Amino acid sequence: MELCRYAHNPILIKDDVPFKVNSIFNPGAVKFNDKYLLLCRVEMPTGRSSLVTALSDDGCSFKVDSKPCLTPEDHKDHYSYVEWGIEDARVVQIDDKFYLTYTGYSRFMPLVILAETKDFKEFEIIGPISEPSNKDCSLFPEIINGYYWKVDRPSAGHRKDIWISKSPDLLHWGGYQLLSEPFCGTWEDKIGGSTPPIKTKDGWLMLYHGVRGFGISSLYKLGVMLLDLEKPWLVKGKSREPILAPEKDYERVGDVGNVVFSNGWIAEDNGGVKIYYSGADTNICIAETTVDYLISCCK
Ligand code: BMA
Repeated sequence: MELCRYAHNPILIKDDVPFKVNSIFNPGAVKFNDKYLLLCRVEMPTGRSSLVTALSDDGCSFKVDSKPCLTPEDHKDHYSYVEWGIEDARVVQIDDKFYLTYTGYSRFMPLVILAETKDFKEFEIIGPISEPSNKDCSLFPEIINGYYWKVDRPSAGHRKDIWISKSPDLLHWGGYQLLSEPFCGTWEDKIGGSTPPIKTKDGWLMLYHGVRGFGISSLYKLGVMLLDLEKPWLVKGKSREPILAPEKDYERVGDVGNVVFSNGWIAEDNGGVKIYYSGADTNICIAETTVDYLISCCK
């Protein structure tokens, strides 16, 4: 199976949200109590974003909760780093806890915030795990060689590369290494990590986004890369061409046109993968594929 857009895209739009929002998009995704859980970004009428859960039994038909589960105002000790919103959560499960890495946005520009939860109702906000400017952070879903690992995207000057680092306790990070830089002059003049890595027999599989700027507009597409299982700083393969690019009206037209962006996916036991992505920063969609197909794109 190649990659197929779900026939009923988009699966969530602002009218599906039981409170007033400008848009719902960029969800993290995880299995929770045998259900599919999306941790969606909702841009509130103020223009600042919060996070809300949506649950589903089949992975396609979701019900959005009646109120946000995590807001900037919940960040009492770190409010100045999130006062312009919290965005684009990546979620992984390690043992019995779910870890969220998301963008805190403020006058200091984006940085990465870590929080943990067991039930998506009560959250322990651990706080920033990067300096600004940094975003697109995902944790690996297991400890490798005694360390937690993360990828993120620091922005230094004009450079936009994906870096990897490790930590003994999720708080103290080091061992920074460049993971991947853009193939400039192609569809990816800048790149950032998209979905948290999933473990396959061939390596850690991860979606990333490539961005090409045209004047004042940018074109966001999705690619995939495969990392070594034991040495996750080694890239074993990377797609030369995007696996998903804006084509449909719901990807071309919206608050930010010509964008497909993903920060959540769910791998099924049968090798199938549901990629949750957003079109034009305005909705939530699904693309279905398989682990085998994604690995073949990295060769
Ligand atoms: C990125 C992030 C995403 C957004 C994308 C396209 O920089 O801010 O939240 O979906 O741009 O606008």
